[in-house]
Amino acid sequence: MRIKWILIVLTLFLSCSQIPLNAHADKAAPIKLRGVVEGFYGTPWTHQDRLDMLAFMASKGMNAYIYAPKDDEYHRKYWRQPYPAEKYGEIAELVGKAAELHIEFIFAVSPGNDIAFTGPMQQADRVTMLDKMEAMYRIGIRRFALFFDDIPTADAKGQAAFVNWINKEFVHAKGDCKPLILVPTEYYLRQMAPEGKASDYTAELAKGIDKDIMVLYTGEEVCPDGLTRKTIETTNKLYGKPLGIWWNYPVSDYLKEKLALGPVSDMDRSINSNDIAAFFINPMEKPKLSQIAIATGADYALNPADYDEDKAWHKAIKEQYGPLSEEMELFAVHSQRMENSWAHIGRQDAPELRLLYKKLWEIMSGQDNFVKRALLDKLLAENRIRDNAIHTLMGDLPRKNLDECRLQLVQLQKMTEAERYALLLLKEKKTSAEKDPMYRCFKDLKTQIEADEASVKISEEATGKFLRDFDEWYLKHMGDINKDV
Ligand code: LOG
Repeated sequence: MRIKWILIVLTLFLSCSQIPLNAHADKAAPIKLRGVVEGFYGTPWTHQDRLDMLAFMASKGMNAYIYAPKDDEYHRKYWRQPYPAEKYGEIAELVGKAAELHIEFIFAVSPGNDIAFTGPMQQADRVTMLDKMEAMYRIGIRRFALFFDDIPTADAKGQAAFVNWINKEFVHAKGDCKPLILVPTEYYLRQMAPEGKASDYTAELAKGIDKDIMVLYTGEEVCPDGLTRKTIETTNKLYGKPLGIWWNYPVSDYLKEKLALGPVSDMDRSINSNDIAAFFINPMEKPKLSQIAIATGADYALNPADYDEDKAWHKAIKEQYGPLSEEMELFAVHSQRMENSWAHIGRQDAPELRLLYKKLWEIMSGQDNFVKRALLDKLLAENRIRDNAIHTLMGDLPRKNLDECRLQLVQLQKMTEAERYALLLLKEKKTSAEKDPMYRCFKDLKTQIEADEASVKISEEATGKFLRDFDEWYLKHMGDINKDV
């Protein structure tokens, strides 16, 4: 009798665990559409990548995927052309797989570079778009998106008339399509409402488009340092309804040398169903390594109130890397922050290590050799653990994951080696900088690392900064170090 019950419970558990999380997560979630927008520049994912991603997304409670690879020529550059049979067949297979997994497959077109809103081509372009969507409707797609981001002209009137026409002649006419999604030409708050007031373009578009169209935006900036309630409320007011979020992390098309391996971070946790209509993550060209951030974004979107970015990050790595998770964390922590002149997103790289470096420089000029030695030993121990972790990852990571991060692993390995020389030089007495072979090893590595930085970046402001600081410090204090430590 007891065995029978155990078997029943076990069967129930196993069958439940086969149902994708998204199938029963929907009702409670304050953000109704949660997913991935394949919307980056660069090599689009392969068919197999997408099949794998859909399964992964379902396991994380996501329920929507937008097909919008910028460099799929049929999506943007030659949007007027129909998909060739082979690609069309692949999309049909993806749609089927998504349906099985309770994921909405959303088909997007970016016609904005050369579409005609007036003149002799106007009607032809409208009909071309209908045909393009009709073909996708035929294979089961029931939600569509029109993207006008990154185009030369922001024509609110033209865009509004066009999307409303498509909405009427296609989306409404079909009767069984979900509301259309739109990415405007102004898609981040600072541009939509400079100095707090809607720009002419945004005011006109907001007034002109049908009320049932869902608009996406990327937050305060294209790649903003988090998402605040104030941003959400201000942006929603511009359109008079909750907008959807297009979150530009872990996308790395603007900083291809670096991997975004941190969590979705600094997010407002007081979200309710009147705040965000959808949450879409724009990933990296590298599908496997994107899954760390995607998993955390899925946790956020499913339950913003309980989101803890650090916990979500540890959990994602544990689930995805199992026995290699400690090693993967030691690597990934050095590659979280995505920063250039206009992008500032993601957690700082290796924040704990940065504190130790900072402390080291503070005490290096002091007299307490015991404290110096203790800290240097601590850093050397950390250095050894990291070096071992990199070796293990290089040997044991699954092939595809390794291919996506080999360059950065090699670079971190070199930086770790240079750091070891630096720490040993700080610890041991040496005669002169010129003669010191250890310093020369450090210097050679540092030169190599800097030369590689054009094609590979990692830990720029953590271990990278330590190496720069050390070089400067060592040359300045060479005399002292011989007597001090
Ligand atoms: C593009 C996006 C690109 C991302 C990051 C949006 C709405 N559009 O600045 O395709 O992957 O930035 O480079 C974008 O974000 N434009």
